[in-house]
Amino acid sequence: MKKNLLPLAALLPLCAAAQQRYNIVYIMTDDHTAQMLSAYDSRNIQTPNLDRIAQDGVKFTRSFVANSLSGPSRACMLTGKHSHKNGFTNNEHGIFDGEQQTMPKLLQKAGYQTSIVGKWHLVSRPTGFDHWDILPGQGNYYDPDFYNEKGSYKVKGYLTNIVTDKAIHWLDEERDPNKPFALFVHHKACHRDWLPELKYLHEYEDVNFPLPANFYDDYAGREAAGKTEMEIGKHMTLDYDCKIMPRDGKGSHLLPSYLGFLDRLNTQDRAKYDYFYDSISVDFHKRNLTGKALVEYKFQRYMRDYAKVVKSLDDNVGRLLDHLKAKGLLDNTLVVYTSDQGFYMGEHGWFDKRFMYEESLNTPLLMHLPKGLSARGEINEMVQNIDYAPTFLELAGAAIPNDIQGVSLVPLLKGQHPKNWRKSVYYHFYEFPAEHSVRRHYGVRGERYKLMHFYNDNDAWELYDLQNDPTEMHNLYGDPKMKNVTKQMKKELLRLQKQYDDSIRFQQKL
Ligand code: SGN
Ligand code: CA
Repeated sequence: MKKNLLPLAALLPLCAAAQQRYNIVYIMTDDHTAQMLSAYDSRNIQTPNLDRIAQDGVKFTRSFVANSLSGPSRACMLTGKHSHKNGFTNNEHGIFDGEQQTMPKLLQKAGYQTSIVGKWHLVSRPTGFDHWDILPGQGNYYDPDFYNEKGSYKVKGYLTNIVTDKAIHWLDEERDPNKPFALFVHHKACHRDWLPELKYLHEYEDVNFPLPANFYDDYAGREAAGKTEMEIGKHMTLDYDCKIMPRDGKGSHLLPSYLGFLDRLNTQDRAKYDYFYDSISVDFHKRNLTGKALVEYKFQRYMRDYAKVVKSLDDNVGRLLDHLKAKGLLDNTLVVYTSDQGFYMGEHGWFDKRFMYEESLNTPLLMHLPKGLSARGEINEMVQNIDYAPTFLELAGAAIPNDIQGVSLVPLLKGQHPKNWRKSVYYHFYEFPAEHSVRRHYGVRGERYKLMHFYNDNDAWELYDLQNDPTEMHNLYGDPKMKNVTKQMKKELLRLQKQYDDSIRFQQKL
């Protein structure tokens, strides 16, 4: 009798076969914020292709990062762990330890093919990918360099188009069609310094974007906010950021030497670029702007160039979605659209990110769902970028290791609303001293309140009531009326620091 029984190990492949093996296409952009994505906010621009994902699938309304910076966000996504656990806490000194457990490696073990194209930004060579073709560092928008197993090479064209071409080429020509796959499409768009595709140079030039209500923030009661170097007025440069060239004696424009990225363009393309920005520069020099008029001028230049970069991005996301559909892949593929973090579009007078305030703690998260995942519309549960790894593993039918700190989003994608879902998220930012001078801080964001602690060269707490003060202008820390709320939030912060095993904690004095 005994020898007729199948050993358990022999049954496992049958279980795996019974499970639907969804493909995953993960599109991650750089610094694309919800204020510039019309599925979230249609005041500024329209992004019809991105909106399509939300219309047919789901839109997460409370999607957060764990550490609002490129490398750290990528490391959180790859590992499903907070920065202090995956070791990549900041861009300036980080080298990702590719020996550690990562979600792409676990997907490979589960029989998936993995590929990444575009921005990597983790310094060490990618591990866990069958195919990788990535940018050195931040990469270039125009005629960019790439590198892969074979070495580095230059490609002619505009980066957002090229990254999409590479993704499509891998899907069509390079992968094994008999295996499930996970494809990571990582765009540089819309990172500083917002260089548009040449065909879109003239777009949005007739638009005057509305100033955010707190554009002229005086940072009262928020010490760290007052000490940054990310103010559009004081720190956004006219040449590098706004592409205004200094005037020379003959009325033409001198190029500062660090604008070397333009040397990548061939003569014809360079002429198109110069034709456009020279006219902008000539007009600027005629105006002799000062004070608020100058600050608001810079804001408009920033918004317009950023919007142009998003336009190419939206085109390309549409192109990839159409391609997946034409190839019959959409029904069996989860398509994720997100960014490595949000960004300030003039809120608090800023550009850049890093802070735990809403604009940069948030990141867009839209998903096209394959057949079998029935959620549609808005998902309001709090999610974080450490959740992507366990989600993909569950969809691949792979076990989720215990040391992964994120939580699988699959129940939410099935339309469920688990009662015990998290009610707060933990955040920790480390990159200081560094560019833009945002002090180190950690904090907890709950359903209504947010508590932050700036801790290294200062010791300052901030508390916000997001219901009454959604733009976080009034620091309530120390207000006697907030004593109980403060106590609760500190307790929650400490609970999360212990749960995630972060050794940089505050000394609790309740
Ligand atoms: C560059 C940018 C910064 C930006 C960081 C990090 N400066 O250093 O403005 O904050 O990247 O961005 S630039 O002069 O090179 O444009 S991140 O998204 O990669 O983390
Ligand atoms: Ca970024």
